Amino acid sequence: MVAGLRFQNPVLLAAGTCGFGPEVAGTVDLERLGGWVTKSVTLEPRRGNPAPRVAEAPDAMINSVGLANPGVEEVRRRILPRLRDLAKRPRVLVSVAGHSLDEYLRVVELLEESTGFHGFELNLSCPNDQRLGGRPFALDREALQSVVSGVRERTDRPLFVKLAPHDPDLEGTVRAAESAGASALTLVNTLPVSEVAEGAAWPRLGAGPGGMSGPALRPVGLEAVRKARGVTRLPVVGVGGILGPSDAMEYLEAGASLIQMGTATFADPRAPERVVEVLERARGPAPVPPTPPAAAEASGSEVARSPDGAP
Ligand code: RRO
Repeated sequence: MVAGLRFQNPVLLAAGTCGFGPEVAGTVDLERLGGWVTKSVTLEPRRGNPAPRVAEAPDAMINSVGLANPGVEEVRRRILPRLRDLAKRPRVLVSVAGHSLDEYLRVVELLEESTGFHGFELNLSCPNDQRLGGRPFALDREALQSVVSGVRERTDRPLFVKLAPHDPDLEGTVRAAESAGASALTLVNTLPVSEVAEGAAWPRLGAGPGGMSGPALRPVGLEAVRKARGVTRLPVVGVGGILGPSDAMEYLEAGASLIQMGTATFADPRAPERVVEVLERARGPAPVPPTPPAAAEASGSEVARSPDGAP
């Protein structure tokens, strides 16, 4: 159990890298995975940033997608109902983003009654879409606590809180998220990188600056997991630069309970399945999660009641 959810294995697809799930179902055996996190959902549909939105850099990828998503109404009405039949065993987290406290609260309220997913991942660290007034929520202690505690009051589902890699006081942020009611922490989002001069080796994106992911981010993600592990008993989800089994093991040994893969899947969509296979050989397969009781299944929720992530 992690944050009250039974994951069949610790390998998840990271937010923003697999759409809502159906987009990758033709190339990835979703049923083999521990789960996935959807693209971040906002109150209104967003078209996102100008192309190019993604580019390759040395040992890294940079993106500035700009939160392109169909908006919460479309997600609630047309997308979530498809997810229940897509894969029975994986656990699905819906990523939520917003410009304001009210936007987060409203999106969660609108999704709360829906089925087809098991928990929320609050994206408080998007590098490409500044909240009204500047810094991302993850780097503003008061704003972070208002969002997490406000959402906590509106749902019993597990709340994963996704933090930033460039936080000068990550331990303080972790404690703040925990005291506000987080069930788990996802570490880390992409690292903000600036636009650079024309002609430099670093590629340019339509929007200018972007978020860096891929192998170059791995030491940053690992360090964040170790720091968080030192100050909280909440489950930690490690993400950043995981290409294969040995990277995943490194995160698990650093104290992560789950790992997420994203950038690696663009080059090799089945990389996460291979990580599952190797981990299973090393650790033995996890017991298949039992079908949740009818009521929980109907609401789509597996409510965190245990000390590891109880609301
Ligand atoms: O949409 C994006 O540009 C984006 C988001 Br919301 C995020 O959280 N992290 C990222 O690298 N890109």
